[in-house]
Amino acid sequence: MVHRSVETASREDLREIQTERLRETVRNAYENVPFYRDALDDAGVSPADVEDVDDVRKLPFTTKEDFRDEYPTGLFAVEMDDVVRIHASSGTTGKPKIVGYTQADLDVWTDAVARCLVAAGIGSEDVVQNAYGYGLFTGGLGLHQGIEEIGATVIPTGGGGTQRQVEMLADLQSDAIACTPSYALYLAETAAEMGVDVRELPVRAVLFGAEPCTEPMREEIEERLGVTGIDLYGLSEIVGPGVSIECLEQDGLHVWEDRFYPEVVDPATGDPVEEGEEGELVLTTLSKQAVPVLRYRTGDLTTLNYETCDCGRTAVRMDNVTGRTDDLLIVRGVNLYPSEIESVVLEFDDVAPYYRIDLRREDELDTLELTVELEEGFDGSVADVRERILTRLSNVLSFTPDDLTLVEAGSIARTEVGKVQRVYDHR
Ligand code: DLL
Repeated sequence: MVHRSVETASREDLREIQTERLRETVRNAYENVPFYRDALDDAGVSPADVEDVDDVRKLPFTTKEDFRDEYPTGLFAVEMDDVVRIHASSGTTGKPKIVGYTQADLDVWTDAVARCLVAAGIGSEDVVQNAYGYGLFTGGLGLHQGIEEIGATVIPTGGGGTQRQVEMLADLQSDAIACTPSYALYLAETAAEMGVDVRELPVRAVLFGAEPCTEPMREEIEERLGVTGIDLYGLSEIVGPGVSIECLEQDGLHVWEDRFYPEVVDPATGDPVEEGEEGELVLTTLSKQAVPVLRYRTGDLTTLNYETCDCGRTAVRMDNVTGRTDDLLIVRGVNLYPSEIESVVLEFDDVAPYYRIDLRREDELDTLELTVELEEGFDGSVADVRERILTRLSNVLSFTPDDLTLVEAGSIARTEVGKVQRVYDHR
């Protein structure tokens, strides 16, 4: 089932919609945002040069630094009078990125989330517990408005208060829960401590997002909660959650291309990569009024697949995002992503899905210490598990951490609110 017919539109029809909306977006940006007017003038491109959606490639990129430099409202194309809501993404350093929405923008976003929910098999008869944080973070309110839009029941628990979340899940017989992947695991763990087995509750789906989740991590979630794990993607600069989601085929995330135009580029050169090749996701909003965004460098690594999905949707699918351009670790000449380490470590039945990576600099050399938690009740040989993990890391990634410590179940700090941190850079 689809929420909107455009989800199964022919590629030609879709292109027409994209072309018309791109032209309007560029015009809006040029006429109303001095930053874009300067950037387009510098690139020698005028709105009239955008005749076709492929002309998006003529446009300059927008970066997260541009959002920071234009703090707070330099990228707004409308007066505050027309803005009905503000969200912000904090990040770890510098000023937050502020995004405003007109009522029409909120409607577009709500519709995008509604499409996501339907793609995830959620309908008006379902109860959805929304455990994403409410507030400036887009997760809580973003999911909330979409859940109401499809006529389902939303339980706005927000982040944290995990024991109460477990009680609600059981007492209100929720059909689905929306939360980060790390929180889904924490919820299952807390439930177990309370004597509740989430697998025996009616909850059938977790809409996880806001953080990377490798396949082995998804399997852990599906197994520990007895659910289907559906990956939901989005970012504040574009709209929040709802840019793309997996359908029940779980084979890539459908991007709502009539609203958000995706490209994948080589992160080093900015040139488009071949279809199916991995690169950095670049997004252009096609309907936003308050903060139109041209070719935003998301930093997220993915691929695009234009084949029609078995679910019938023609909307392009992006691969699950498990790495960002800026989380590449370079340790003594070896390049690796934290997700690659996660995938290897979680292959082992004896370890729990909790780990941390500590980077230090000793005598001018970078060192990486990996700490991994053992499964609850583990009573085997720690030395043996350690040796097997080291061998596997070396075989798969040609990498050996300077230190690998296996710790007891429950030793690694859990994240109850916000996004999980697994890499600690002390350099
Ligand atoms: O995390 C929006 C969101 C809320 C998405 C709830 C899904 C669910 P930001 O805080 O601006 O917005 O962070 C955006 O988080 O560029 C990715 O690096 C990462 N991210 C978001 N969703 C996923 C995902 C929200 N499904 C940044 N898989 C993005 C991997 C994700 N990374």
